[in-house]
Amino acid sequence: MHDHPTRQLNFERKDEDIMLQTAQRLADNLSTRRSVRAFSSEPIPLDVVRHAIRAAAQSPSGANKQPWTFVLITDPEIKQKIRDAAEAEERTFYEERAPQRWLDDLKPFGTNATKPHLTEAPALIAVFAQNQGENKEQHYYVKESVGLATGVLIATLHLSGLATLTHTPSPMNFLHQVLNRPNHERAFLLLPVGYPKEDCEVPDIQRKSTEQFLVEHHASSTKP
Ligand code: IYR
Repeated sequence: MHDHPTRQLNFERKDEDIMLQTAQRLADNLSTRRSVRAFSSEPIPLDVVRHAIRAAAQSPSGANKQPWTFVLITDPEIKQKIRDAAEAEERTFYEERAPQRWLDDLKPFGTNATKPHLTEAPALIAVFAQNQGENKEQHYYVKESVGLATGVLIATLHLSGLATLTHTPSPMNFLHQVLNRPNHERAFLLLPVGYPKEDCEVPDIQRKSTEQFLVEHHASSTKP
C-alpha cells in the first residue's frame, strides 16, 4: 500500500526485434536532423506543430510542475518585432560583447547579427521557463525540465518533417515584452519552424562518433 494515490501504468511491452528496429530507425532518422537557417516561407500545417508541442509537454519535470509555456507565432507583425529586437541584441553581441574565442568558434556556422529566419520561417515557437508557478508555487530543476521538453519538441518536429533552428538570442528579455508574458516566466529559447529553403545548405560539420560519448560498465561476464 502507498500513502499516495496510484493508478495502473499504461506500458506497451514490445518484441525485441521491434524494439531494436524502432530505436535504430529513430536514431538514423534523428542523425539527419540539422539546424536550419534558411527557411522557405511556405506555410506549414500548424496542427503538426501543436501535436509536437503536446509531445514536448509530456516530458518529465521537477516534481511534475511542468514549468514551461510554448508561444506559437505566425503573425508577421510579431515576427518582425521579434526580428528587429533580436538583431539589435545580436549586433551588440557580434560587435561588442562576444570574446574573440567565441567569434572564432562560430566561424564554421557563418552566423552574424542578421536573422532573416525570424521573419521568413512561417512559425516561431518561443519557449518560456516558469521560475515559479502562477501563484508563486515553488518550481524545481526548471532549466533541466524545460531543456528536456525542448529536446522532445525539436525531435518530434524533425520526425514529423519540419526543420527548426535552436536560436538563443542573448539576452532574450525582449521576448518577454514583445509577447507580453507574465513575470514568473522568462524566455528560454526561440525556435523558428518550417521547411528548409530549396537547395538549403548547412555548415559542413560532423557529429561525434558513439565511442566518443558512450561509456559503458557491465558485469565482466557480459559480452557486447
Ligand atoms: N546568439 C548568437 C550567437 C550564437 C551563439 C551560439 I553558442 C551558437 O551556437 C550560434 C550563434 C546568434 O544567434 O547569432
